[in-house]
Amino acid sequence: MTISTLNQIELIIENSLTELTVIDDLETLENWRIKYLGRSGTLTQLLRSVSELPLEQRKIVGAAANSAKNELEGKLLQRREDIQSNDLKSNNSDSIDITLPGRRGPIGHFHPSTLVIREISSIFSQMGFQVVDGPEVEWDRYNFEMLNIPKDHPARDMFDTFWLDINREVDGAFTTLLRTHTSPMQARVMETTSPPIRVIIPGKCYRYEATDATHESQFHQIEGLAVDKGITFANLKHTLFEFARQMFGPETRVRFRCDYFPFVEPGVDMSIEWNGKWLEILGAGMVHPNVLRAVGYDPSIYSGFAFGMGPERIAMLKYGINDIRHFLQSDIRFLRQF
Ligand code: FA5
Repeated sequence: MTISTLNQIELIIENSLTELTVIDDLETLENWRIKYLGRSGTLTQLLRSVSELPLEQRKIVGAAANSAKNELEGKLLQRREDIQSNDLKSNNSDSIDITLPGRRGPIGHFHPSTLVIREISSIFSQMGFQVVDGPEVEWDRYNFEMLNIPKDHPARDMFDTFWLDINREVDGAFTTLLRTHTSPMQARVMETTSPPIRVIIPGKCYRYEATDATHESQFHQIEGLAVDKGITFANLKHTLFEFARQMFGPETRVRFRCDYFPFVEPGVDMSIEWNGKWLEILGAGMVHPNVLRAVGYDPSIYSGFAFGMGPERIAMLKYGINDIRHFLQSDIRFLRQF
């Protein structure tokens, strides 16, 4: 019995492998699988009958039948892969034409804030300004004090601040905050560099304020700073005129009005004419002598100008976006448009 069953197994292996070598399509291969390895397949039937054998024979025949099964399954997989890869290679195959160009997967693109920040940075870079980065978690000292806004100065109310509950003073006073503007970088850059300075600083800012169509609690600013001997208000005006023309078109009209920021004197805001309306896009002015003194510069030798603008507000003008809250809502229908 054992010998004849072992012979039977040999025969099944021999016949099935001979048949397998000439199979070159998946349908015939499936029929082959059913014939030998399917539920009523020859080898499966034989494996089932092993349980009826006496124990000694069962061991020998069982091992041989299992190894045959593994061998046939291995060959089946191999053959399937061969047929599939031949199908791919064959130009006659009607399933896949590998000469067709591939389908493009969806690729990411830039956020509108990033697009505008890059455009603004590139304009100022061409004018010789260097792009600098700065911390979003800032000391009171840089965000306010070195900018001529001491403790209890009423101008602190201009900036609704997110204070951080770390590094508090002995009397409990806060010292650390999320920067409310990029202006602290004016002090940081001047403190660590000597004039001439021409930098712009793009970055995130935070204000603890109610949001509406033009106010977010997280937004970007781009700060600009130029310090040297003999810098005048005319340099400020020319630089910002030139920026507006490059950003919004050569015919763009620009308007300066007096404004107050404690760290500049005189201070202005600049508006551009857009669709028949004047729209304010930035605050600016000549660096206040107290700010120059705070970083160790002599205001009788050096002067400078500074400006700060909001790229989201500029993006709203350029792209016709009616609500600043779209920027951070991560709505793919909005983001896909840029
Ligand atoms: C400032 O933050 C000054 N640091 C700007 C400055 C720099 C003046 C250097 C002088 C010299 P202001 O608060 O106006 O100023 O903000 C400047 C710009 O940031 C605004 O024109 C606006 O475009 C943007 N901005 C301010 N608050 C928000 C907000 N809540 N949401 C979105 N954008 C804002």
